[in-house]
Amino acid sequence: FVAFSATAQSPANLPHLQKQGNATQLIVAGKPFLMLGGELGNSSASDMSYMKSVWPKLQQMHVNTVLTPVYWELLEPKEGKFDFTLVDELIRDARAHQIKLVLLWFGSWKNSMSCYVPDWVKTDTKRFPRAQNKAGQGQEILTPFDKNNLDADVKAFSALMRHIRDTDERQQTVIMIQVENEIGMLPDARDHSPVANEAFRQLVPKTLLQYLQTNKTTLAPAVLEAWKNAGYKTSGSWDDVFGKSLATDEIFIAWHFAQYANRVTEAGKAIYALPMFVNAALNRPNVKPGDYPSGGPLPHIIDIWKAGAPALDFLSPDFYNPDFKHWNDLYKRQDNPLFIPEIKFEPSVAPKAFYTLGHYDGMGFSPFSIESTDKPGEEPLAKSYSVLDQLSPVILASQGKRLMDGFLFDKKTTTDTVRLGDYTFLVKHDYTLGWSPKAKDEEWPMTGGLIIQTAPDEFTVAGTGVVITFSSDKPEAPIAGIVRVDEGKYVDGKWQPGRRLNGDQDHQGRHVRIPVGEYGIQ
Ligand code: N0T
Repeated sequence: FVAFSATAQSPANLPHLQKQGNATQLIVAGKPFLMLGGELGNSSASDMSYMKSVWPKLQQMHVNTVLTPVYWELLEPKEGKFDFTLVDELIRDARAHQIKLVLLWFGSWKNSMSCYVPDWVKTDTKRFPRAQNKAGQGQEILTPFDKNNLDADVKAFSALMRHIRDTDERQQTVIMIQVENEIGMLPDARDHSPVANEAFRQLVPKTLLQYLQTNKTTLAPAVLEAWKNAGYKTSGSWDDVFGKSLATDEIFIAWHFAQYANRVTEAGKAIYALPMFVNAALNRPNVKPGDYPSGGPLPHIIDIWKAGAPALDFLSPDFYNPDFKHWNDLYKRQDNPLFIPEIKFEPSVAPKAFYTLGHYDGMGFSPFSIESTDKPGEEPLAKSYSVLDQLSPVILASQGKRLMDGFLFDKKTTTDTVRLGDYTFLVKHDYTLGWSPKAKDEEWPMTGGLIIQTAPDEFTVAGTGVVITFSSDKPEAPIAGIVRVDEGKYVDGKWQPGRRLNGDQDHQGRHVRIPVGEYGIQ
C-alpha cells in the first residue's frame, strides 16, 4: 500500500475522466480535452534525433496528442538501473511543440510477444518463465502466472510513473497511459506451462463468479454461452463453471491477463493516478482463439476484463479490419467510453474521425504510424483535424447531451437519419446527388461528418462529402426551410462567418452540402 504523499496533487487536479450526461470526457488542466491524436510507429520514439522531422509533421496535421511507446528494454537496460533520458527528451520536445502525450507502456507484452522486455529478462527463462504451447514448448511470451514476471514489470512501470510524477506533474504533458500493448496468448488459446496448468485446476475466483451473477442480463456472448451451457454453476473449476472448450481456455487466460494488467495499473496509479487503459487487436469472425491472440480485451469476453481489471479506466479497439460501426457499437458502453488509440492510417480516417467524436462521443482518435506521410499538409486527416480543432470547444460542450450526432457513408451505406430538437435530418453521401461524374464509379470514397444543435433553430454541420435535407417534427409545421447558410471558421471558440452559401451552393434553399474533397463548417 502506498499512501498519497502530502505534496501530491489531489487526483481531481490531474488529468482524469469525468461524466457529462452519458458521455465520458478526459479532463486536462480542469477542462475537457478532445484528443486529435496520432500514434507513432513502434521504433520512432527510440531516438529523439529521428523525431526531429516528425514533430513539425504532427503540427501540420493539427495533431494535439501523440501516442508514443516507452520501451522497457531502454528504460531499464540493467536491472534496477533506470535511464530516463529518452522519456525526458520526449516530454521536452512534446512541450516545445505544444503536443500532449499518451504513453504506451511496452512492458511485458507487445502484440502478444515479450519482445520489449530487457535482455536480462529475455535471457533468464528460469527466473522469468515463459508461456508454453500444448506441446510444452516455451514461447517468446512471459507467462502471466509468474510472480517474478509481474514484480519486474511492476517495478519498472512504477519507476516510470514516479519519474513522470516528479518531472511532469506541474505541466501535465503526459495525460494518459496505455498499459502493455495488444495483450493476447498465442499459438494456443491458453498458456500450458506447468504454473498455468496448476492455476487451471484451481476454483474460479469468487470475484468473477459474483460479477457474473450481478451482470447476468448483460454478459458478453461467449461468456454467457459458456456459463449457461455448463448450467450457471456458482462454484467449481474453470472446466466445471464454463465447460471444457476453447472458449473456457480463453476466458481463463483473459482473467489472468486482466489480473496481471490490473496489478501493473494499480501500482502505477498508486504513485501517479493518470487515466489508464489497455488496447485490443480485434479478432476476425470464425477464427479460433489462439489463431488470433487469445484473451485480450475483446467484446465477446469483455466482462472478464471488466471484472478482472477494475483499475483500468476503459478498454479500446485497434482498427485494422472493416466493420467500423460494428466494433465501435460493442466498445461504447455505459461502463466504457470510446477511445481509438490505433486505426490504419488511410484516407478514410478523415471521415471516421468526425463519426467517432460526433456519434460515439469519442474521447479521441489516433491513426497508427502517423509520421509515415510525406505530405502532412495534404493529408485528408489534416483537413479533418483542422476542422475538428476549431470545433472542439463546441463538440466538447455538446457531448452526452443529445445535441450532436455523427454519420459515416460509403457506397453500401449512403443514408442516415438524425433527430435533433424539432427536426429530422436526412443525411446522405454527396454522390447520391449524382452530380459528380465520379458518382458512377464502382467505389465511392468514404465520407462523413457531424451535426450539432447550437440553438433551437440553429445547427452546425461539419465534415466532408455529405448532403443534408430536413423536415420538421412539429405536426403544425410540416415543412422546414433554410433561413440562411453561412460557411465559416471557429477562432478561439467563436464563430466567424465567411461566405453566405445560397443559390447553387444550397440548391436554391433545398439542402446543405459539403462536396466530396471539401472539408468545412457551415
Ligand atoms: C498494431 C500495429 C503495431 C491486415 C501493427 C495490429 C502496433 C500494434 N497491431 O502495425 O504493431 O504496435 O498495436 C495487429 C493487427 C494486424 C492485422 C493485420 C491485418
